[in-house]
Amino acid sequence: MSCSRPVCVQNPHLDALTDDILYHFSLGTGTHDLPAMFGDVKFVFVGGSSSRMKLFIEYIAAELGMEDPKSEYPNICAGTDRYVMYKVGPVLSVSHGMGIPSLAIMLHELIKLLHHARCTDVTIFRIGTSGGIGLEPGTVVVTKQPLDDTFKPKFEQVILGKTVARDTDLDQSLAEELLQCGKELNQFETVIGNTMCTLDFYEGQARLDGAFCSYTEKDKQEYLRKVKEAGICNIEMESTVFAAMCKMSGLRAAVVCVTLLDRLKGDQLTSSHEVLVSYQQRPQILVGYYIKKQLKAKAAGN
Ligand code: R2B
Ligand code: URA
Repeated sequence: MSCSRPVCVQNPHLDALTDDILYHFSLGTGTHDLPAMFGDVKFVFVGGSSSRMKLFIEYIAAELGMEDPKSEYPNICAGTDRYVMYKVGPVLSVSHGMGIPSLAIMLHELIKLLHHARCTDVTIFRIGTSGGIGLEPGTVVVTKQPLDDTFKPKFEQVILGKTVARDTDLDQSLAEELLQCGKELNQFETVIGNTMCTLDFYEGQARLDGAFCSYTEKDKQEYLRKVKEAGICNIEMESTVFAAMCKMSGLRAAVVCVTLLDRLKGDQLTSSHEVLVSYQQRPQILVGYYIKKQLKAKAAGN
């Protein structure tokens, strides 16, 4: 039998705290029984939008046959409007807002929450949206390696005025399993490739339609050509810090993002609202299929 994997924090100062207040969740060790509330969590899903993460828990509850007959899924973080959190059985769904800082704050508190709750063998997924590079819009990209905007497989954090570089490796076997799920589902194109993570949606992603732009169309196309040559399939804004922090805490992690447009063809999101909503459901459908497969295999004793 394999031994169980804990969720690790690496901070000796935490031992000195009598209560740990998870401020942006409006939860804490002194006020909440975290092992009772979260001890059975095995799958965590994080995504930018609060409404999408609510829809996700409703979707997953229906898929797993765990629906609340009254369709009531209370927001566990109702005491704050920073993030939302929903739970159904072993599945937790949490929003993280846009960009690295917002996701990093949420993940510090989420990792501590899972640690305090004594969770083991947790797998975590970021499900989100992105801009594709030479892919048909609506393609789902499972990330092989998150890269920063200079194509390095690193997340750089300034700590006490010094830049510290952290690895951005994700679990390769999980990525392959998700790709296989995409093939089995056969509902939409699913590919595996590198993902570039930027600090901005406009100038940071070589768009020509921000409030400011100091480069030409030619400069943009040259940069995007290099992006493609680096094996980058899509661009988003959280994958490097997500991978780095999950790796440090021993969480098995994957990033699954749908492409909303092909950045080699344009910058603006011109598809209809309905089309964009249907694209955003695709990562949910893929990970939903994955969980069902996992739980079935577990029930069969595999
Ligand atoms: C994808 O979409 C958001 C920007 O529109 C950002 O959070 C991301 O990574
Ligand atoms: N999210 C991004 O970060 N970039 C895009 O182009 C689309 C969604």
